[in-house]
Amino acid sequence: MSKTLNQEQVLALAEHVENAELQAHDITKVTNDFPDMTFEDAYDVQWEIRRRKEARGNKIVGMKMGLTSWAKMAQMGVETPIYGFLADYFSVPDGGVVNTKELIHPKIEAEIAFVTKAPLKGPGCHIGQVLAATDFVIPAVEVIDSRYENFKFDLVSVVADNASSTRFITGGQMADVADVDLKTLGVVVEKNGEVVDVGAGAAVLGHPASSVAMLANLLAERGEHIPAGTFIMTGGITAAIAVEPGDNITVRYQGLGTVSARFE
Ligand code: OOG
Ligand code: MG
Repeated sequence: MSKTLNQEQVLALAEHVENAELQAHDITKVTNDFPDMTFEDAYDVQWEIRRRKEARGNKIVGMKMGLTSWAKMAQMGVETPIYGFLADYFSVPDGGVVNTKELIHPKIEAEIAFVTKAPLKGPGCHIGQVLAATDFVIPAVEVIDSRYENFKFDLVSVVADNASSTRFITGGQMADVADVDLKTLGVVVEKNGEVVDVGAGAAVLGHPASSVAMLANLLAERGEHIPAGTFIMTGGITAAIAVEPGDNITVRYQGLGTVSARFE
């Protein structure tokens, strides 16, 4: 990996992209102005956005993987998984309300989340280590909201935009990894009482735990790791579903209850 941006450009891009999030307005892709930007540059921007939030007093409450299923990769036209971070104000209670006035063009995703009980360090992190380090798994619904016009981006741009992260809802029932078959775990996505998509855990890189292993390996490239007690969303199982004010969504997880939210 290599860098093409200097520190000043990283700071300016982080401010630009974060302001679009905070003010809920769309922007053109960062690669329009910086076509040679690399992944490393893009993660520099993302980590600078994270630093800005922490400097403002926000807490980082978890991590997310994105573009880990074929449904998501095909929908967005990209085929490499990426990661992002979750800030405290992204969290919405189960059955709670998401205020779309704070968002640009939200979509929801059905995901399975892990909570770790031991640190995970790459490189070479694998599914066995992930399962051994998992405290419990729990259903999660992510609300994504690309800051880019028409929700269109390339991989470098979406990494700089914190992988479109904006809100998440977790709930239902937690489970021990030994008690659930995460590959065959079925999900049913409902919008306003109608089934809009269905899927199973294996859609996420063959097994959702491989998504956590990939996160550890990607973080290792920056000398970072997954600490014990980290909440990690493993990525949308189905394609993301657009939502509007007035919509009610419920995702049913086989044996693990439901997660719901209302959009206003
Ligand atoms: C990027 C984020 C994707 C997922 O679960 O795949 C993501 C996007 O599609 O906007 O969160
Ligand atoms: Mg997601």
